[in-house]
Amino acid sequence: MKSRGRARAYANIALIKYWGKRDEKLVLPMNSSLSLTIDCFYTETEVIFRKDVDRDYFYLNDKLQGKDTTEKVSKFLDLFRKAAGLNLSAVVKSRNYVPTAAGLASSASGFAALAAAANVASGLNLDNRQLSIYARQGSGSAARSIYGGFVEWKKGSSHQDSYAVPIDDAQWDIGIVIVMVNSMEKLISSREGMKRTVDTSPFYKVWVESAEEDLKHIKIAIRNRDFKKTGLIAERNGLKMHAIMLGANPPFCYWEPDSLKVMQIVRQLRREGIYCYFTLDAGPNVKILCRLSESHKIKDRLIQFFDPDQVIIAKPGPGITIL
Ligand code: 2P0
Repeated sequence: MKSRGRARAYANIALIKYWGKRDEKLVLPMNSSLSLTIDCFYTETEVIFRKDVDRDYFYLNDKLQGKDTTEKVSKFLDLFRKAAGLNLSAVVKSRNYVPTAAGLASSASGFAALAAAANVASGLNLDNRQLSIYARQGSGSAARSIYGGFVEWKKGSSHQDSYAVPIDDAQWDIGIVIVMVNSMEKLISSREGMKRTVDTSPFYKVWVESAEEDLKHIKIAIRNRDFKKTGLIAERNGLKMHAIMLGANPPFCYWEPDSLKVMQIVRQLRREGIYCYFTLDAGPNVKILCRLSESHKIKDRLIQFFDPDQVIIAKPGPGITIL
C-alpha cells in the first residue's frame, strides 16, 4: 500500500443538467446529464492514511475544517477504506484554485480530486469508470469531472452502471465565458433544491423525459461538431431546469437581476452574429458557451456592464491528473 496519494480534478459545467435523485444515498440521478470540463477552476487534494492519527483531519485551503465538513470527507473515505480493508485514519489537504473574485467552490472538482487521491493512497487502483462511480457518491456532478472535454453521466439502472463516459475532447474552438454575478453561498443547496423539485414540482415528470430527449440530440450535435445546435439545446435545457424549480412548492429561483442582464446581452450578441448561449446552475452566475476564438469579443461586451474581475474565460479542461 502506498498510503499517500495526490491528485487534481477540474470543475465541469452541465449542458444537459442533472437535477434530481432517484436514490439519495447512492446518488443515482433521475436523468442522464452531459457537461464540459473546464480548465479554470480546479481542486488539488492529498490523502495520507496514517497510523499516528486517531481520526480524520481535513484541511481546505490550509484551514482545518470543522465536524460537519470533515464528516462528509470521512464518510467518503470510508468507501475506500471498506473496499481496501483499511483501518487507518487520514489527513486530507485540499486546495481550490479559483480565479480572483470568483469565490466559487465546486463539489464536482472537490470529490473527483478526493476520489482520485484516495484511490492512490488506499492502493485500490480503480480504473476511471469505477472512480466515476465512487466520485458520484460524494457529489453527483463529480462523476463527470473524472474526464476532460464533453462528458456524459449515464444514469444507469443500478449503482454499478451509473457512471460518466467521455464523449468528445472539445478541441474544436469551444470556450465558456463565466460571469460571476454573485459569489455568495447559495441559500438553497443543490441537494435540498433537487429534493424539493422532485417531491413537489408538477413539471418534474416532463423534465425527465425532455432531458433524455435533449441529451440524445446534443450528442448528435457534438458528434457533428455543430456548435449552434449544441448551444441552442444547452440553453433550452438549462431554462427548463429553472422552470421546474419555479413550479416547486414552495417555489424558488436562483436568478438575480444581473443574471437576466447577462441573458439579454447574450441574445443581443446573437442578433449581431456572435453565436453564444447561456446556462445557469444552482446559483445566479451565468456560463456562456461560445467559440473560444470569440470569447475575448464577448468578454469585451460584458465588461461594459460588469467589473473585468467578474468575467472569466475558460477553455475545455482535462480529466483527473495524478500528481
Ligand atoms: C449539474 N448541478 O448537472 C447540476 C445542474 C447544479 C445544476 O450537479 O447533491 O453538487 O452533491 O449530487 O452535483 C450540482 O449539484 O449535487 C449540480 P449532489 P451536486 O451540474
